[in-house]
Order: sequence, then structure tokens, then C-alpha cells
Amino acid sequence: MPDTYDPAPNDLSSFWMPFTANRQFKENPRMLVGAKDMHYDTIEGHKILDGTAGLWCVNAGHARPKIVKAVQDQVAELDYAPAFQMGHPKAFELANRIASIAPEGMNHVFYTNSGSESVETALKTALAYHKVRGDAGRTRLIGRERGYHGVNFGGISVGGIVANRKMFGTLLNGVDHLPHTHLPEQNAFTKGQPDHGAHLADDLERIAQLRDPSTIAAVIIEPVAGSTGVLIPPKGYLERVREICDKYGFLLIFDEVITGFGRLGSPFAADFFGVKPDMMTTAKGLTSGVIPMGAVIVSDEIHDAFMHGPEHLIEFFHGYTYSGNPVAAAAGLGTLETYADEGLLTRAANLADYWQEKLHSLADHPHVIDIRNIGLIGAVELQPIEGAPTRRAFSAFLKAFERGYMIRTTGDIIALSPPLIISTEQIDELINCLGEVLREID
Ligand code: PXG
Repeated sequence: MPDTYDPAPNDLSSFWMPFTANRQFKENPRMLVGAKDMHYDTIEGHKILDGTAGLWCVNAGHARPKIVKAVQDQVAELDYAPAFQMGHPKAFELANRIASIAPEGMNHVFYTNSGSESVETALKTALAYHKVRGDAGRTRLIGRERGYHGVNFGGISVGGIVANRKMFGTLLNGVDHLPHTHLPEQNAFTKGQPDHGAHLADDLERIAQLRDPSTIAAVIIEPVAGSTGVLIPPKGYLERVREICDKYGFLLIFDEVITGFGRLGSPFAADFFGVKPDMMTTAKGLTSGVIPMGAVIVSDEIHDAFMHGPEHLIEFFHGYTYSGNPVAAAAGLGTLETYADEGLLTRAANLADYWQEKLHSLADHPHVIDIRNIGLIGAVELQPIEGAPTRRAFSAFLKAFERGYMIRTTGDIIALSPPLIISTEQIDELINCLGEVLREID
């Protein structure tokens, strides 16, 4: 640093923070300076139990030794290698390792740097796939109301969260949306998958007929919608979507950015629900949040469709400077090894019943209008304060943080998704804290 550099640690003005109430935060900052296993350390020296795995990403827990060492060693050995027309061993090793835990027949991996980029990559792959097969009329994309597929233009076009779309112009052409599956009148307080709502998949038939099925390239959905407040697929719904896609030749993309890498108790939601998509978008848990990295996992059929034409030509005009970055790849390998060593990709299956019972013990607490859960995901939906939506849940977030617990809120929904290493005692602690907070807030 030059001598004149003034670190100005208390000046928060330059950083325009993402998805944050900047002015409110900077008045009253919550600053994290350390983390280990299940806990964060605040700048004031308090320990915070991580009830959300950061932002649904720190599946292995914080500062896990194999991941730390892999990153430290890699940055010293090979920090960067060009991603185009050049390779380094760990990117290939990691791709093979991802393919080995992916559903059968999904053996190809395209690297990105985030969930948003994985979504863009999958949508572009779908369009290009149909084109290379000579089916170029398939250009339409179908998403879902309340869907979250990141924040880039393709993702917000197929996404269905109004606040993420409404400021940004005309978005992509040729997109339709399925209805969301949230039916609180019929499904409130369901444990696991709700009974009602499989019929909502039939809207895909309606859209197919409206648009002509031969114009539709792909359907993208989150198997479990996270960001919008944990919407769990009704029994039979995903199966029905798959059936209709097969009937008309639509590709099915599962956005597994939050469900991938063990969140439900299986490597992917595709395994959990027994429904195989054609592509899966991933990020987050791939490196346990340590280094930004995403991956689109693609079926052999899609990949192979591109491998024609003169061999010296680039098959797919797409990629990022940091696709398969060496340090990210090392972090990915360290993460997958940690998952394997500790059985973390299936650990949520063992904890799910305990988690469910504890979470639903909050049913009779003040303000609670619904509780939903699956795998190691939970949501507690609160009655909004009249005229002040989001305020009640946000004050629960602040109160929980004061008590040393990190929870996440979206609207008036509290979402929980702890690291997969959480103990049953820590589940008790987290739910007890939430219970006290619910009794305390207005
Ligand atoms: N798809 C899905 C299903 C996601 O949940 C993205 C794509 C985008 O990923 P990136 O890496 O570009 O942010 C996501 C991200 C929350 C929360 O609290 C969820 C996400 C991100 C931040 C907060 O629900 N999901």
C-alpha cells in the first residue's frame, strides 16, 4: 500500500451493496470478520450461528481444512490459466467428479462463475442445441411465476419475481410463465411435499397449444423454489412437467443452484424427486461458497449434438474468462472431497425428520401462518403487518442476529438452510431462538 493510503475502515460509502437497503445498513452495519464451521464472528466479537449457510452456499460449513488447503496450495502453484483453447488438470478432474455424482447420462460440465451465469449458459445451450439439430424453430423459453433464476437478462426474463423484473425494460422475447405452486389455503403447514397442486403442471399443455409446441425450446424451473420463500413442489408435479416436456420435445432445465450438493439429502434434487432433467444449473454448494464457481451439468445427448462439424472449429460460442478457474476448481475438489469424507451429500436425509419436527413446533407461535420444510430447508411464513409488508420478518431477522443467529427473510417469510454439518443440538438452539424472537416481535 502507498504511504498515503488511508484504509478508512469506518467509511462505508463507496461500496454500493447488492440486494441491500444501503442507507439503512450503513447507519447500522452488521459486519462479519471471521467464520469457522457453524459460526460467524462479528466485528464486535460475537459468535453468530449460521442458519442459512451464508446465502444457501456454505454447505460444508466454514473454513473447512481440505478446502482451505486446496485453495492455498493452488493459488501458489497455478493461479490462472487461460480458459479458451487451453486447459489445466484440475478443471477436468473436477468435471469428472461432478459427473460421477450427477444423475446417469449427465456427464458433461460447462463452467461458469455464478448461478446467474449458469442460468444464462443453460438457456443459450438449449437454444443452440435445437439449432444444431436442425430444429431452429424452437426459440421460446418457459419459466414460472415466483421463479428465481439469478439477475441477468435471461434469468430475470424466465424468472417470475416482479421486483427483479419491473425496472429493466422489455427483457427477452418469447417467454411464457407457468403458474407458481403456492396454495396456502390447501397446503398450509404441510410437512414435506404438499398433496395439492400437481394439476398446475398442466398449464404447460395450455402454453404448448397456445404457442405451438414446435416453437418451444425449454422449460426452466427450480425443483424447490428458494428465494421466493421456499415453495415445495406438490406431489406428482415435477413428474407431470417432465412428462409434458417429453411429449413435445422440450428440454427440461432444473435450476439446482440451491438444491444441488446435498441440500435435500441427495446430491441433487433430481435424485431426491426421481425426475431427471436434461440440464442442471448449479453454483453455490459446488465450492461451498469459498470461491465463485458455477457449473451447468448437461446430458450426453445435448453435449454430443454439438460435437459435429470440422474438428478444428469451436463448437459452442460461449464461455467466460474464469470458466474452470484453477483456484475455483481446487476449491471445488476440496469441497467435493469434504462432502465425500463426511457423507454430507446425504446427511440432510438423516436430519430431515428431526428438522421437520423442530420446525413445525413453531406452528402455534404468534404471527405464524404457514411452515414448510423439505430436506434441510425450512420456511416460517408470518402474517404481514398491515400496510407494512416485510417489516415483521425483517425485525425477526434483526432480533435473531442480536441473539447470535443468522436467519434469512424474503417478504414476510423466514427461510432457513443451515450448513449440512449442523448438529441436532444446534438445530434445537436455532429453533428455540426463533421461537423466542416470534414471541418478542410486534
Ligand atoms: N438460481 C437460483 C435457483 C438461485 O437461488 C441463482 C440462480 C443465482 O445465483 P447467483 O450465484 O448468481 O447469485 C440463485 C441465487 C436468498 C438468496 O436468500 C438466494 C440466492 C441468492 C442470494 C440470496 O434466497 N439464489
